[in-house]
This record gives sequence, C-alpha cells and structure tokens, in this order.
Amino acid sequence: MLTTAQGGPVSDDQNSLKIGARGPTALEDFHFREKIFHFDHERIPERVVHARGYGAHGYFETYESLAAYTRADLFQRAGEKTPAFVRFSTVAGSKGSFDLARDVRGFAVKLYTKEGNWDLVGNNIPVFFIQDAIKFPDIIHSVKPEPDRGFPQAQSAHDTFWDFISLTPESMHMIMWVMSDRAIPRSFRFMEGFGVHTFRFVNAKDESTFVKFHWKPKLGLQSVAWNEAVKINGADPDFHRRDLWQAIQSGNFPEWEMRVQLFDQDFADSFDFDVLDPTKIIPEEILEPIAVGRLVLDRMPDNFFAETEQVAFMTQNVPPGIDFSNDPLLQGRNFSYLDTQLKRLGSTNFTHLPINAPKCPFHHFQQDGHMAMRNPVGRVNYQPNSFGEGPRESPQQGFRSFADAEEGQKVRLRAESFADHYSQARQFFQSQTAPEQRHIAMALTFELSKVETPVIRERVVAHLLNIDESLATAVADKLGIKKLPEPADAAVAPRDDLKPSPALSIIENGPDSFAGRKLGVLVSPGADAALLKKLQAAIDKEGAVMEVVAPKVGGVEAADGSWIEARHMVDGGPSVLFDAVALVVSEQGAERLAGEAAARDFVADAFAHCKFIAFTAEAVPLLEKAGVDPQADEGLVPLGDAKAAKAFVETCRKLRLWSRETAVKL
Ligand code: HDD
Repeated sequence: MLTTAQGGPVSDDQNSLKIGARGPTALEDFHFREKIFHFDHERIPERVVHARGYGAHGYFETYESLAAYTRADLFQRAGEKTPAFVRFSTVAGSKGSFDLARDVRGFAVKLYTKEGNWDLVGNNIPVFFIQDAIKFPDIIHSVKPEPDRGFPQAQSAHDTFWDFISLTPESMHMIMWVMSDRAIPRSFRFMEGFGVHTFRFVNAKDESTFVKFHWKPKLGLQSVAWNEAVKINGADPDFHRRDLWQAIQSGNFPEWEMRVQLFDQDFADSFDFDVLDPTKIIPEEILEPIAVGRLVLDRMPDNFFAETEQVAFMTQNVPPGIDFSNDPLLQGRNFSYLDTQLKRLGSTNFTHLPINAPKCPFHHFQQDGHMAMRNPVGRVNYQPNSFGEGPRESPQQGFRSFADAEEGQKVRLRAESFADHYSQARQFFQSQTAPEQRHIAMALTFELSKVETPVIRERVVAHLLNIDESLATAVADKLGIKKLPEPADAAVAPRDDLKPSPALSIIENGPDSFAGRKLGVLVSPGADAALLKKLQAAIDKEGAVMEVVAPKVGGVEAADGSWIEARHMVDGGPSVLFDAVALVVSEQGAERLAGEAAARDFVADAFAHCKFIAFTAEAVPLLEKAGVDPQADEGLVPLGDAKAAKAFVETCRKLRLWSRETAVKL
C-alpha cells in the first residue's frame, strides 16, 4: 500500500485536494505538500571534482600474508576476502556530462577491513598535475567551465586550462599522460589504477616500508581513438557506465590485480627522483610491482543515489599498518576529503550511511548532530569514567603513526629534489609506440587548436621542446606556428639517460585476447543465419559479446526463414559502440544499406578507427559505397569458408590494426 513518509495510507496519488473540481488547491493537502517538499530537496551538491562517477560492489582477496611488511589486518591471511566498493569517475565534468571526455579517471576503492575502512583514492594515471595541494583549487578552476561564460563543459581544450598548464612546468609529465590514450579509455574494466603517492606499510614491530599501489586489469588495457570518443559521446553518453553495468549483470565480473612496489629508505635515497614527488613514477622495470591480491567487482548497487552518490572516500581512512608519507599533495588531501563530505552530505553523521559505515564493530562517543541515527546508549558518553561503561583505547591494536623523526624550519618552500619537470615526461613519450606518439601529438594539437590566445599555445610548445623535439615540431606545424619558440626555462636540465619503460605503453601491453570486448554485426533481411551462429559460437568461446544491428527495430528474417533478433537499429547502433564489426548481409540488403548514411558511416568509421572488419561476399558493394577497399589491408577479413568466423575472432585479439592509421589519417 502506498503511504506517506509518516506511514499514513494514501487514497489518491493522482489528484491534489481541490475546493471543487476546477477550484484552488487546498493548503490542507498534507500528502501533496509532503510529496512536493521532498521532491524539491532531492538534489545534494555534486562533488566539486569527480562529479560524474559510477560504482560497484565486490571484494578484495589477499594472495599471501604480507605480515613481514604490514600489520594491516586485510593483508595477514592468504585467501582473506575484504568487502569493497569502487567508484570510477571523470574529474572535470559535472554529474550529467558524458563518459568519454578526455580526462583523468578516478579509481577510488573503499575496503571495509576488519580494522576499519581503508580508502585508496586513486586515479588511472600514476602521477598528478601539481606537487603541492595548495595548488589544487587553481588547477581545478582552470579546467572547469570558464567562470564568465559557464562553458566549456567536461573539456580541457580551452584557454584557462592551457594558460595554467603553460605557467606550471611541474604539470608536464601529467600532461603527457592526459594527452595520451590513457585519458580516453575504452572501458573502466580496461584501465589501470594507481594510488599515486608513496605510502608506508608498517609491520607489528613498527618497521616501515615505502609502498606504491597499482591495480592491473585482468582483461588488459585498451583505449579508443579520439575521433571515436567524440562520436561515442553522442551515440551513448553513458558508454562507460553501461559497459560496467552490462559486464556485471551478465556475470562477467571485472577484475584487477593489486601490485605493490615496496622499497626502503636506501632505495629512495638512490632513486633518480624524490619518492615524495607525486609528479614522478618509479618505472616498473626499475622496481618490479609484486602481486598481492585481486579486486573483483560482482554486484551493482541497489540504488545509485544511496550508494554511488553518497559514498564518501577519504584518503585519511587508513587502517593500522598503512600510513602516509610526507608527499605534500597527500598531506593536503588528508584535509580536503573530510571537509568536502560535510558540504556534500550535509552532516557530520555521513558515516551513519550504510555505504560509509564500517562493516567491523565500532564504538565511540561521537554523538548528536543532524540525522544522528546511531547515538551511544547508556549513561556514559565520555571516558575515562567510573562506571566501567563504554569503549577504551587499545594501545597495542590501535592505529599508531609511524614515529618518523621530523625536524626543520617552518618554511613555504618546494624541495630542490622536486625541480626536474621534464625528464620523466620525456621518458613517458619515448616509451610509447609510434601510433601512441602520434595520438599524443594529435591530442595536443586538438586541445591547443581550441585555445584562442596565441601566446598560450606558443608557451606550451616551448615546454614540449624540453620533452621531445619531434613532438614539439609536429604540434607547432599543425598549429601554424612558423618560428619555433625558445625552449622553456628549465629549473633542471631535462635528462636524456632515462631508459624507455615499455610498461608505459598501452599497445605494448595488449591482452592478446578479445575477451570482454564487443563485436557488432550489421545484418540485413536475407542474411545467413548459420554464419551468424558460427560467429556467435566463436565469440562466446572467446568470452566476448556479440550484438546484432539491423535496419529495423526487432530484427530481420534470415535467408532460411528464421528470425534474427537485433539489439540495435542501424541509426542507434553505430560502429563506435563496438570493438570490431562484421557485415553479414544479403545482396539486396547490401544494396539497400549502401543507400543509408548510417550504414555507410557504420562501415567507414570502423575502418577509420582501425577496427577489424569481417564481411560476406555480398557486403562488398556496401564496403565500396562506404569508401572502403575490401582488399585494403589484412584487417578486412572475408567470411568465406567454414573456419572464417573462428579465424576472424582470433584476428580481433589484436584489437586494432594500428598500421592502417597512417593510411586513413585518423
Ligand atoms: Fe581528489 C575526489 C583522486 C588530488 C580533493 N579525488 C576525488 C575522487 C578521486 C580523487 C578518485 C573521487 C572520489 C569518489 O569517487 O567519490 N584526487 C585524486 C587523486 C589525486 C587527487 C588520485 C592526486 C594524486 N584531490 C586531490 C587534491 C585535493 C583533492 C590535491 C585537494 C587538496 N578530491 C578532492 C575533494 C574530492 C575529491 C574535493 C571531491 C569529492 C570528494 O573529494 O569526495 O575532496
């Protein structure tokens, strides 16, 4: 029975109470007032950054005990499973923006350990724009919509962002990452995550080991092309959230391995850069990450608002055995995350919300405040007390900060050891494959093409000259800058002796599998149903998904009279939604489809985005009308004989034919 919030049964929810059928509404209508009052207050402030996000539940499973390094309870026992909630996000856009913005992705993990919540609030990029938290409002103001005009939304391609960047050399390493394909991931499931900062593990003997946290996706890394991202945002603004929803609902649970880089003070002292500087990585080739557990996401929230929107991540949530380093970005974050929850969730009691409450027993004397749902019971709400009531501290079990020796003058200074802003930016660029380097150059050109102030564009090119001359020249050329500027003044001369790190390339680290990916099959009436079945079988075996696209909603009748169900009609299912495509059409069908712009785009885009395309002989006229030579390259696979479907799916394991890119001038 429908009731009011007070529990009163409702007799009519269709009409407000009026004085006569055509008369004024009575103020007395408490049901109406309560309903509208509540609706009027449904919104809470969106997150000031990372407003658009999507979360899921799961668990973290520890491989082996890490007791030698940390006393954190979740790492003590092999096979221990810790409940987890993860929220992925973009940074700059507001809550209703589109998923495939060029942006950093948040990768925030809440682990409900038996000794309190541990929040590892990371990103899919292991470095950050700035070295000191005091600069955070500046970098964020610069990327958000410009304050006088209120646009652009979810874009870094505008003057204020690049102005700030061009005046902030410490951002250069991060800029290489955000201009790379890392910033346009194909799926949350195919991205890495990083804790970014150096943290500490502290063991039972109070010994500390430095640690950096990494999440490696089981399905490997994959991104989309920029031209594709732009089109996906129109075709399906919810592309990433839909992907996560579909994967989890279909039982294909996304998984990441946690790997840790462990090191001591001697390593830190001998390393080329300061391990407290969040604009630097420790290359995996120098310090191998060790696998310590896996994160599996296996359940969607029951309610988006209650869980994904109200979840409060805080870097300061660490259990005993995990501690902070002096990274000045991390230190500042430890203030901001608590502060922001009060604004967003409206009460100090946000920990009473089920998504934020610990799952272990907890006892404290914090009380009252707005929406207090769990006040201490009994007479005593303080300690020490004479009544033997209430919880007490436990010096042994409780959190103890690592007793590092600290002394120094009170100063506002940036450490000298933070001064090299270009060497790792160069190392990142030089570790990329040729297509990835091209994408960085194209991204920079696109972004700077939207900058209206010429001096800002030139200043960025001056920085690029300190990173890689070929990159700077390529960007300057496309921007029509005739005379290269002088390289920017560098506080420390960029180094040339850092070895490339293959771990930094997405393409070098492909999954060699089509698992978790999606094949889109364009069909027409009279299509070969047996061939479709073979494709479906090969796709199922690979652990991938096949979706059928047809000229009409519902599907088509196959040549053998059977019915082929379709998921999309061609206008609503462009090829940008898929990782590879197949054209399974009849002769007449190909002819009809060749006359439709959406079908021609389906083919032309798949080709331009370097996707693998399988086709029946009857589809050749459609390919040709779309401007694609069926013999252009090995990425075009005829579906000729009985084994062709299986062979095509194996070809798709390469994900993209990047060698096509220079021919199509993507
Ligand atoms: Fe932050 C949210 C990640 C620097 C202040 N941040 C937020 C979220 C992620 C990150 C993933 C979304 C959490 C969620 O899904 O609810 N932030 C990072 C990383 C950083 C970083 C990896 C650098 C290494 N952040 C950073 C700084 C500050 C903040 C330097 C402030 C001094 N971040 C916030 C915040 C947010 C936030 C204002 C907004 C919403 C929230 O916290 O809960 O406190």
